[in-house]
Amino acid sequence: MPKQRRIRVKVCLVGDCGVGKTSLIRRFIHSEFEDRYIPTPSTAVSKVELLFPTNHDSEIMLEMDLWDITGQSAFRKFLSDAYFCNATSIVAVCDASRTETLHELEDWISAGREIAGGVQTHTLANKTDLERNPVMNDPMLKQIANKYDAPFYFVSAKTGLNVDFAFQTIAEMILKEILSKLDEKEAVMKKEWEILDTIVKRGKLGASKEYFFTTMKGIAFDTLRSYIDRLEEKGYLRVTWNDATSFIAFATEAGVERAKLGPERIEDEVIDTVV
Ligand SMILES: Nc1nc2c(ncn2[C@@H]2O[C@H](COP(=O)(O)OP(=O)(O)OP(=O)(O)O)[C@@H](O)[C@H]2O)c(=O)[nH]1
Ligand SMILES: [Mg+2]
Repeated sequence: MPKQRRIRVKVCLVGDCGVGKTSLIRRFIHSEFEDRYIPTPSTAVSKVELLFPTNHDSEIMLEMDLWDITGQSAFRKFLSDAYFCNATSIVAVCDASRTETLHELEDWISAGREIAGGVQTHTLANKTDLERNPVMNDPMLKQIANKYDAPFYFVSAKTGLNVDFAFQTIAEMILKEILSKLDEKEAVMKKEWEILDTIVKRGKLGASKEYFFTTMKGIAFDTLRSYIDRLEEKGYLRVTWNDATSFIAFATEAGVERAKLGPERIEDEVIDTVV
């Protein structure tokens, strides 16, 4: 059985009233479409789980919380803090048959980014099943795509055209970003463990700067110092400084216990710190 990690992400849909946010979520999760228009009163959350195999002997279950908000812009002010807080991604939806809904997207996106930061952004032009789709030729589409580095997709919640593709691609892009952050973090945590383990193995003798320079070829003093400082802050080391550049580090009891966990436990810790 491959090892499974669960990663939970929050995806916020935005866009004017009636563009089809709720319909797109319904189509993606339940493969259904409803002709009747029932405006979303405030916000609603739907969950979907997507399984991704990874290169290693493991798979990732991406738990996507799809947040849906009313398109009434008057509510934006009141709801936006809670709605966008900790969002992983913003999905901006317009109605391909109404250009004014495209022109409103900038406001929606910037309101979201104000709270969520520079998170991944995607644009969906919905209702492409309708006869006229003026949004397709509107220069604003490219403008938004360039400004926010936001891929755009032409979809229809009614026929299902491109809906699975768009959400799958969004999920893949989110996961790609998380995995690259994980790789960076994992490398740092593995190095941290290696340094701690080196100090633990020295026992009462402790490990000096010179000792690291001989055992870890090429490590820069500033890099070494930042690791030593971090390990000391966490209570794993006791460090004696002879002068500004010369130290001896000893492992504390907590440090000895931490080193015993080994680098293979790091992966689980990294997930907790990144997501
Ligand atoms: N023709 C067509 N109609 C659609 C499509 N998607 C949604 N609709 C219709 O558009 C209307 C509004 O859809 P909703 O999904 O409720 O729109 P919304 O963006 O969630 O609206 P608010 O909750 O008010 O912000 C409904 O009558 C839907 O049936 C589509 O792809 N094609
Ligand atoms: Mg809705």
